[in-house]
Amino acid sequence: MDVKDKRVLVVGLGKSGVASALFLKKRGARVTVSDTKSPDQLREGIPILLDHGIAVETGGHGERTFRGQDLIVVSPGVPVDAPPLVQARAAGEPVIGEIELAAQNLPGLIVAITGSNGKTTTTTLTGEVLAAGGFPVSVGGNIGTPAISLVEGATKDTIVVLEVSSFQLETIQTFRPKLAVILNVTPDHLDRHRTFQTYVDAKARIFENQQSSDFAVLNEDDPTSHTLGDRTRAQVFWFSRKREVQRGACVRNEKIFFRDGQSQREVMLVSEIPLKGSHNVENVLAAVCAGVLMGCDPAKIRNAVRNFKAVEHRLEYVATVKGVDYFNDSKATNVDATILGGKDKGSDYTVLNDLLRERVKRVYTIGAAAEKIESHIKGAAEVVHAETLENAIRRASAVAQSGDVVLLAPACASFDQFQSYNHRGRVFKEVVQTLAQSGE
Ligand code: UMA
Repeated sequence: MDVKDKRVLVVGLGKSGVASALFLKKRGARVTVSDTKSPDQLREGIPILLDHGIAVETGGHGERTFRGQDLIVVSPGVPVDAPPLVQARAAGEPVIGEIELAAQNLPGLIVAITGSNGKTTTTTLTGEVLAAGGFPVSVGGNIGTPAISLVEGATKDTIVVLEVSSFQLETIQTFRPKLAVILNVTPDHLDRHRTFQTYVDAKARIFENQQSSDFAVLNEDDPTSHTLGDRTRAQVFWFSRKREVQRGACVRNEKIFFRDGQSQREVMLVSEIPLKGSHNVENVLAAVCAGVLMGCDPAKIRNAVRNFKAVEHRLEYVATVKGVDYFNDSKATNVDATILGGKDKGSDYTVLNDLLRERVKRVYTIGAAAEKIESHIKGAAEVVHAETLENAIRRASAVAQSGDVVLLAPACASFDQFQSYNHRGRVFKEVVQTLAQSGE
C-alpha cells in the first residue's frame, strides 16, 4: 500500500512503534502514535517522534484517534482483541502488525524462524550460516531489531532473517517467507492466547502465504511442530536428533547429514557444535536445513556453526567460582526451558517436576510467581523462597559444591522485578562476577 498522504495510526510506542512511525513518516504518511502509558513512562520515544512531526497520544487509546484511519499498524505487545482495534476493524479500517508492514516493503527474500524455545539462537545462527554462504544478510524481528527498521538498508539481494513471535504472526496478511521454520511449540503466552490451540494456530500462520517454491522446516522430534506439515503449500523438510529423515537434517553416528531423497551430504560432527545442550543440536539442525535449502555450501555451514558463540542470556556461561559453574538463561521465559520465578504468564509449572526430580538439588524461587511455582513443584525438589535474584544467587553459592551448576532459567517474564530479560540477565551476571572477584 502506498502510504503517501494516508492517515496512519501506529499503536504502541515501544521499539516496533517508534520504528514503524518513523518509516511511515518518511514514506509521506500522516502519522499518529497512540500508547496507553503516560508521557513519563515513555520518555525516550516521544521527542524523536515529535521532532519528525508525528502526532503522539499518550495515557490511553482515544476512541476518536482510531476513527477514519486509512491504516492501523499495531505493535506485537498489543492484544489483537483490544477494544479500539475490534471497533476499527468493524468500521472497515485495515489493521496490520509491524512485521506485515515490513514484509510489504522488504525487496528481497525472508527467512522466518519461530518456536517456543531456541528461536533467538537459531535466528542468529542462521544469519551467520547464510552470511558464511556468501549472501548479503540482515537479522532482526522479535530478537530485538524491529523488522521494519531493516527495510532501509535492504536490496532485492538481501536475505532478511527474522525471528517471529506468535504475537507478530497474529497480525500478518501477506507475510510470505521463502523459508519458514517452526522449531517447537510448547505452552507459552497462554495469558494472551488463552488456549494452547490458539497459540499453535498463531505459530502455524508463518506458513499461511507460502507457495510450492518455498520451504517449510519442521522438527520431527517435537510432538507439535511434527504435526504441522499439512499447514503449508511449501516443500516440507524435517530435522531430527533422534531419527533418520528422508528430506532434511538428521544425526547418524554422531554426524550431521542433510538428505534430499536419494542424495545425502555430510555437514559436520555433532561434537563440533560449540553450544551446550541437546536443544542446541536441534537449533543447529534447523540452521543446517535453512543453509542448505537457501544454497550454502556444507563446508561453509560447518565453519559458521563451529565459530558460533552463544547468544547473550541464552544458556550463556558466566563464570566458575570455587568449582561451581554459573549459567545465565534469562531468556528462558517459559516453562519448557526451566528454573524459576518472575511474572507469571498463566503457565503450568507442574511439567517441570520430572526434570526437577532427576536433575535439580534445590530450586530458588523469586518474584511474583514464586508462590504459584512453589505449590506446583512441591515434593519434586527442595525449594528455597529467595524473593530476589541477588539473594537467590548468594544463597545458592553458599551451599553449592564443586561440580554443581547454578542456572538462572526463570520460566517467567521479568517485568515484576526487572525492565526486561536482558536486564535480569545482566543483574545475574553482575552478581556472579562480584562473587568471582571477591572469591566468596
Ligand atoms: N501498548 C499499548 N496498548 C496496548 C498494549 C501495549 O499502547 O494495548 C504499548 C505499551 O504501553 C508499550 C508498547 O505498547 O509502550 C510496547 O509495545 P510492544 O510490547 O510491542 O514492545 P516493543 O518494544 O515494540 O517490542 C516488540 C516485542 N515485544 C513483545 O512482543 C511484547 C519485542 O519482543 C521485540 O524484540 C520488538 O518488538 C522488536 O521486534 C520481546 C518479547 O518479549 C523481546 N517477545 C515475546 C517473546 O519473545 O516471548 C513475544
